[in-house]
Amino acid sequence: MKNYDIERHVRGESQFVDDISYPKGLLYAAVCYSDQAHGEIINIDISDVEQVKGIKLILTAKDIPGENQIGGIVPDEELLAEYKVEFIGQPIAIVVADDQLTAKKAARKIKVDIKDLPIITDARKAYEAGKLIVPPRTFNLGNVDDCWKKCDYIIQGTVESGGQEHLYLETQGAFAYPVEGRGIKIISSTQAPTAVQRVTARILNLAMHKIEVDVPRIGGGFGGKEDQATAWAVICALAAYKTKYPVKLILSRQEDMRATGKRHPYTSDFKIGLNKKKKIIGYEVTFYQNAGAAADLSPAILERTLFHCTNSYYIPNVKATAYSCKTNLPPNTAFRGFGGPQGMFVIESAMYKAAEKMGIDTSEIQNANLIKENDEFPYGQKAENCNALITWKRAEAKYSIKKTKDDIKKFNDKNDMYKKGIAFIPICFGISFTNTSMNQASALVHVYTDGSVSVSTAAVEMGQGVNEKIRQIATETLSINIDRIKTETTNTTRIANTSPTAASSAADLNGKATEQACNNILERLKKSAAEILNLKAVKNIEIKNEIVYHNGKRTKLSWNELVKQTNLKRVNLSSHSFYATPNIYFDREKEKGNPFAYHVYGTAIIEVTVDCLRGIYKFDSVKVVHDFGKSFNPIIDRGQAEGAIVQGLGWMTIEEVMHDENARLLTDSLSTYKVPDMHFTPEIEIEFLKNVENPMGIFKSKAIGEPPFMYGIGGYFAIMNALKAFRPNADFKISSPITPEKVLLNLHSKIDEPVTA
Ligand code: MTE
Ligand code: LUZ
Ligand code: MOS
Repeated sequence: MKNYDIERHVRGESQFVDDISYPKGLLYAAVCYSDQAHGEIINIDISDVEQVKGIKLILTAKDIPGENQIGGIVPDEELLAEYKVEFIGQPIAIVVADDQLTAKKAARKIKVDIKDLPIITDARKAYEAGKLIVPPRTFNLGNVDDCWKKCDYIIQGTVESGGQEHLYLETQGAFAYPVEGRGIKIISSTQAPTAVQRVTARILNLAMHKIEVDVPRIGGGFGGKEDQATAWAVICALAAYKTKYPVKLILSRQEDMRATGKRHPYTSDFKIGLNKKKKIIGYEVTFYQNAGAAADLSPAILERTLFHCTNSYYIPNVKATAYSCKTNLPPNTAFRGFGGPQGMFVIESAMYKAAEKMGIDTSEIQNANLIKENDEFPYGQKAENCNALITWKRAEAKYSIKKTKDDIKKFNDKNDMYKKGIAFIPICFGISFTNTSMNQASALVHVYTDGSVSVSTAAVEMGQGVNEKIRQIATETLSINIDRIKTETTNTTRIANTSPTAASSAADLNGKATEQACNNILERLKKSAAEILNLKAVKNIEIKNEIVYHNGKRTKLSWNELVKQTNLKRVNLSSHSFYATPNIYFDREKEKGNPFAYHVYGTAIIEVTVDCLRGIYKFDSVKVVHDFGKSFNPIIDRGQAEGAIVQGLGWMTIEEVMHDENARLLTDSLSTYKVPDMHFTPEIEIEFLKNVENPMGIFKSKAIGEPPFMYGIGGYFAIMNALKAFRPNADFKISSPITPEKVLLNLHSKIDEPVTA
């Protein structure tokens, strides 16, 4: 079973936005961006470009027919800046021209006079200045204030984690054209077709039914197109609406890196208390999220940081507070894990520092505090079908950890310049959008008279293999050959009011809707088969491998014949079905509820070798026992886990997003922003946890898109453990990514100086 797109991908036949064959008269849009991070717009001077040959139109905020507002959760982001700019890369004007180069050159020549205002890039400085995106949130369990006296060890500290560039292969872009009745059709590289539709309608002051959004597939999103694909699609739509011509806009890689938001950097303070038995008694944590200049998805991401602040541990007394801080960077956005990794990195850091103080291995604390059946998470949900300890124990046994640890110790005793480190990392990730209302999806299934089947859902294929999973669901439910099943583009006219393809939930939500729709059709077909075969009872009829069976016995009636005759009898061969996750809710006043359909668990063990002279390192292995539920496509699921692990390791180690003091992005190309490649990528061994059936997942499986990303956190601590072997008494600061440069600084700073990172 392989990804539906694979053959077309390798032949170069798959279409992305930029590959669609374009009509005559196509125009190109280019964007004029703010080159200052904060200031008042005094004047926009387009006189130099207006008369240039090939320029069709220049648009600024005042040309917007509707509301100049693209904010999703908070209405705080203009499509085109009108009076004020708040980050470098903020769109100010749109140039539409006959060709791309003319449009781009002209966009650069627009003179924008901006009066400087002070720039903030640091979350804590924004917090001190009172610049918050939304009011803070606090999750409480037990009583933290009273618990410290029961602790034998209390450790406090600060943890930093950095941003991350999504680096989807297909950059942001869209294509829009006018359709009959002053409507617009948009082909967009988005994870959220309905968001594009809704915001375009708002900007153009049209009803949503006038806007059709179509997504053939996207060349990766990783969360970067959950909210931030919208602006580019709307810009195209606005230009097409105004010019009455088709318009295309595709960002260059550098433009994309500069103008779009990234994973949120966080800076956090923790206090952790343990008793002599290594049990964590209390944990208090404050998160400062660097949201950038507008809300985007930051409030939802902040919330997930709180949901995952204790990772896969049970801690009886917890107080976690989170601030979303407004800075002059491009609005940061969704990225695989959605704030979860940032929260989990802090508890792992706290445990690491506690182990250091207690003179024991971090894994002893991790193991002693793993969450068990019926333990309560800080948000009130109880752990059910909890596989934290099982995956940990299985990983220890399967990968002979005692011996590995001994070998590492021997290696480190023998070698002065090379040191090895090992770290455990358990994960626990909640599945469902934390905003309960978003957990809905639908499917539209047609059986055509030749027996072929078409499936439309809200799911966007972005390389994660969701279309193949949807096809499997249809093929198994109808019991027909998979070649008969086609997944269609994701389209707002066929499937309305969709949630984005996100939160790792696309296969569960859209898959369940598909299963239901197929079952609806199947029931009608069985009834029809009973009539055709002159049988009274429908209940003993089955379709197996394209043949109708009665009482377990093969009949002469084939799928093709059944479909054809059912159609002649005027029976509906289509079904639209809707699915909403049952039994989930969350009360944001009490900050308690049952927000997740289920949790995904697993344990990874990561080994690294550090070259202590040069500061460089190589991960030797990542060994995992992961709870996939009952996987119905192990190849895709393994691929998702491997990709996520490498992306997680990259975030923790070599990927460093840097800005100068004027908030200008310094790492805006692949020569300055390092990402994992073949040489970086270690051997990854993954065992599928056995005998696990997830009642809440599609076909008893578990969601896989995001959870394994968090195994990457173990890479950070593997490196830290290697550094500790080289320099046992140093008190290293916790600051990711731990680039080779930081490794060197940590290893060779003067002994009496505080270690910088
Ligand atoms: N895999 C590929 N190849 N490309 C992607 O863009 N996005 C990830 C994950 N895996 C992504 C990916 C993210 S952030 C999410 S939320 C899930 O896929 C979304 O798809 P799913 O719900 O079908 O798992
Ligand atoms: N997107 C979202 C997400 O809107 N809500 C979520 O809870 C979420 N979780 C993970 C990834 N994207
Ligand atoms: Mo993924 S961050 O939910 O797109």
